Amino acid sequence: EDGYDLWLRYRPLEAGLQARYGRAATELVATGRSATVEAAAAELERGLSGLLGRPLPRTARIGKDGAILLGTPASTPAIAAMKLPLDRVGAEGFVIRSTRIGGRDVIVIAANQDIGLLYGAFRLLRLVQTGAAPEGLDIVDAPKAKLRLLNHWDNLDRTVERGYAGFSLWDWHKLPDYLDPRYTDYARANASIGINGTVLTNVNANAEVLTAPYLEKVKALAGVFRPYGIRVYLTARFSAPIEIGGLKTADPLDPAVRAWWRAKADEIYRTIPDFGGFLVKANSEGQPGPQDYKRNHADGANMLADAVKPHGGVVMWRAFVYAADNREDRAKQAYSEFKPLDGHFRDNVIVQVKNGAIDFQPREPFHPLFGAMPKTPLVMEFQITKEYLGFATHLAYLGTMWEEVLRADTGHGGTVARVVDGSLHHYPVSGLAGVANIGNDRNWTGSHFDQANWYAFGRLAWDPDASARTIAADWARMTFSNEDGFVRPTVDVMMASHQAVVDYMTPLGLHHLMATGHHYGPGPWVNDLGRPDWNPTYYHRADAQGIGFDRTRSGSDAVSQYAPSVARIFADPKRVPEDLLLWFHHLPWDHRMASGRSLWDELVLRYGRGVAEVRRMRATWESLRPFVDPRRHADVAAFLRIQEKEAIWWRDASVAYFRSINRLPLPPGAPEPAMSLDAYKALSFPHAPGNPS
Ligand code: BDP
Repeated sequence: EDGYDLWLRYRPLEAGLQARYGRAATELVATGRSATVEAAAAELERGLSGLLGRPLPRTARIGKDGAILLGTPASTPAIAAMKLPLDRVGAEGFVIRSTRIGGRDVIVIAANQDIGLLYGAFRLLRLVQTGAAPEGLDIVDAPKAKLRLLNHWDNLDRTVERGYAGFSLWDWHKLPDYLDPRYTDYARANASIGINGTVLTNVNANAEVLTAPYLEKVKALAGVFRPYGIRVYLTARFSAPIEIGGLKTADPLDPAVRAWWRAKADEIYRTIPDFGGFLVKANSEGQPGPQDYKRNHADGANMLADAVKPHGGVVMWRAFVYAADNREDRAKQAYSEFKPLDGHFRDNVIVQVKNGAIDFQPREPFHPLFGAMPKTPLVMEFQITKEYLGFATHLAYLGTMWEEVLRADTGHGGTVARVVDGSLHHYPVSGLAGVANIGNDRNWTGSHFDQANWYAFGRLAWDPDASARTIAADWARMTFSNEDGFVRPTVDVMMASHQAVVDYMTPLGLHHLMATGHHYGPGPWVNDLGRPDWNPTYYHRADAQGIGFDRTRSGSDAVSQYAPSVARIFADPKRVPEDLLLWFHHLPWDHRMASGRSLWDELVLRYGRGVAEVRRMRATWESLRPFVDPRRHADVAAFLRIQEKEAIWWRDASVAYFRSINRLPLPPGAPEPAMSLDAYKALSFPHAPGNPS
């Protein structure tokens, strides 16, 4: 096994379960005719025949006990006749129920629309794969968020920005004539976790994808994804009217520019009638935008929104901005720019906000915009690809990190989850986007355990209240083994893994300490980059007396961007969660921690704790060898060895650097760094992956 099958492996169940499910799943009755119903039926045939070790015949009507009946009230009179709670599940939800029809035991999968049947089929398969009881099924489920999107940072030359899993899946050169079968497997995997849209191109956009030949290629992909309920979206380069339209300006208030985008949108929708819309990075990190013409973000977003509006499209406008000439704490800038624009956006504009205010750091407090924009739908942007969490080789399950963010109380009347599922402010649209970690590596994500992050993102987008632990357990069962002796320790490893990375890279609220450009490895000493807020020293502010970024009123006052109840906690060094301490506070090295230790001793200890956890992870994985096929076991083991080596590197380089600043002794028992600080500084990795631009 090489990991290609993801969590859709469908290997035979153990004999006991096989017998039980064998009685519950004897034949398949699917009366609908659409490509989506076909996809659902095909998946049930493929999945159940694999799991049960015998074919699942398709029949025209229920002929025996154990039939699976798949249908909508419109396609299937027997389903119309049952009093199912379909009014509760909307267009995408489903009902699964064990019942009797015509004297036969039947499992019904019912939905209002065909896509609900596909989601229901995948849910039934999950139940079987994870060994749930096949009797007495009664499930009513629907997604809480409307848009559940992957964002690919894929370039047209197939390089992937911050990609650690090979090249882009999209083989633009061979499209539209050659459709790699992998596109279908990509769609199956996404549909299995409820993802319903994909942005195909990098936010650092290339206008060429909006030209007619590329739109034909996009159309071909859209055709593959459509039966799986997945719409395509593209990134719109703001200067496209100049670059591919021959105009002199891209000013969003210029009538010719507005007409150009309207015509472009019309062309796109003629080619792809269910095109989702645009994702835009503007006036951020060198990307063009409305501010180039002294207009604001709302002017830019509204112009594009007007162009796609007649076709039902949306514009996702990113809030990831930090102005070139702005001296304000970088953590404050998105809020400063966007909060005043609340209420100024068209109703088909969605502002897409990263989970934290800096940039996908191993741990950030939730972004202060969540809860602060009641009149503007906000979409969550998580980074599935692990740019700042050890790339593909470090095992870091991100379900716990995302759960922590989603469950955070905004202080505005609800959690972040309630903001992004739209319920807190009654947004007309809602959603979550994940920056994909997918490439053309055989195992899709560059490592077996990174598949879990793709999986967890989909599950949390469907239900932002889902539990990271449950998701990890489901994934481990489906991906590796259903045996408790495997699942329990594996889930424990996953649940501890994110904190381990935080500890050995950026403990106690430190952030942005990675090496320049590629972000591979530690660079806390870097202080010579073009602008202050690109330098790690800007973020940790360590000197002989202390360390940390004062974001209270005596410092940048970023805390005041949070609701008062939250700001009070963050502003108080005694109440702020210890894991965010140095995010909000600059403290003396001898500051007393809850443990009674000094801040310096605690910091060193955390670095060591991270390394120790990785060692434990390695030992646990070693003990699980009997449960895992040899190749995947060896792959994971090798990566854990890399992770241990790099965790030690992070610890030693960081401790060596901070010690050179404060000149304090290491706490008793802490190991001496393996190399000198200068030796760490001299390391160079010009070809580290993920940074093609
Ligand atoms: C940063 C990445 C950069 C992205 C940027 C973004 O380093 O490659 O372009 O985020 O989100 O974290 O636009």
